[in-house]
Amino acid sequence: MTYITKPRLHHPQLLPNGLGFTRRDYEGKVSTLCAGCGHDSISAAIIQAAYELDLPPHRLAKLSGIGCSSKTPDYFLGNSHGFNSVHGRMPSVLTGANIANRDLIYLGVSGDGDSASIGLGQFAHSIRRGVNMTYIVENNGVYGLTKGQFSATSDKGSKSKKGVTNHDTPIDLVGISMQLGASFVARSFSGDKAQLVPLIKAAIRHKGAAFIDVISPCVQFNNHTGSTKSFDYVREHNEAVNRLDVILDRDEITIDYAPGTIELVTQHDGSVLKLRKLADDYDPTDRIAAIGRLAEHQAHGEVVTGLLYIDPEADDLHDYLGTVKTPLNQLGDAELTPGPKALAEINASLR
Ligand SMILES: Cc1ncc(C[n+]2csc(CCOP(=O)(O)OP(=O)(O)O)c2C)c(N)n1
Ligand code: SF4
Ligand SMILES: [Mg+2]
Repeated sequence: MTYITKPRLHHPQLLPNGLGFTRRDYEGKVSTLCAGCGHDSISAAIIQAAYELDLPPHRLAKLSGIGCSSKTPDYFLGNSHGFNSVHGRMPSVLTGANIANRDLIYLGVSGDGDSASIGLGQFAHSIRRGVNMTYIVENNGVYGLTKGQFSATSDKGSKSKKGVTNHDTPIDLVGISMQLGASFVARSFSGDKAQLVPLIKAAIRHKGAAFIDVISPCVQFNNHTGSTKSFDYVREHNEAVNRLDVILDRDEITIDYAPGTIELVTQHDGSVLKLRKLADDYDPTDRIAAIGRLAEHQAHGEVVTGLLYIDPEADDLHDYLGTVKTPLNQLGDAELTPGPKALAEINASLR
């Protein structure tokens, strides 16, 4: 059996959110991943984020590629739109859907194999084009689904479960996404829900390409001592630069902090990000400094987490293309075939 439908029963005292939905309404089918897989914790964080944001499930579209990570959209947001595409091709399918209907909220879920190996080109172009989406890579440094081959984020010099050594240099998707112009970049850990849930909420409310790399240990093939994607390694080397709270339009902003330790960042849609600084000298709006800092800490084996970069004023692909505000899939014949006079004017403008 590839999936198991959850029974509809739930505890009568589950708290409803602003829309009257309980957390249960944002769940999906029963997961078939290995017990302890980091990906299941990320699914739980997505469910929590959608519940806390009062997201109408029919307004969200979740898209994925192929892999254990890409199977997870079946296990959350069961009442939302979903499309499980081809290995490494989620970004172009998401881009097409977004162009056709700009009114939906887009969530891309992928793996390190899906996005850094076969799908690297697709990943890169969706980021640099500024597609309005939340793009999550569930990064375990291995091809989990196909039983433990190295991915493009596997550590150089590490050994596979079968004893083969990896000689290739790993790709850092966070560094690449910053260089390519992502306007929201974060890294987190599947075992740190307190950090991950607000990051997902902030990314969903961000306009533009929002990328989150989540270290998500594969307990079957890459959780051994020495792997930088193991539970123990991330816990011991986690360098969080900040902690985030998302204040929604309905919430009151209360100033309860020592000056200089908290930064308030207002996003396009009015949501306010309350950033508690853990590293005094870290400025998440300085892209160049962020790239340098990341590379420096990485060289020392540290996993830098938190909101690493944000441009709260970013534009998105629709702004660059000058598309109409009405979703293209809702335009009628009159708008799509404006007649010979309009055609003549267009032709004249091109002569
Ligand atoms: C075109 C194509 N090539 C290869 C495969 C085989 N394949 C399926 S999943 C996968 C790797 C998945 O790794 P990752 O994206 O890291 O996901 P994980 O299972 O680790 O979560 C591969 C190579 C495929 N399905 N399609
Ligand atoms: S093989 Fe690895 S990635 Fe796949 S479900 Fe099992 S633990 Fe998770
Ligand atoms: Mg993987």
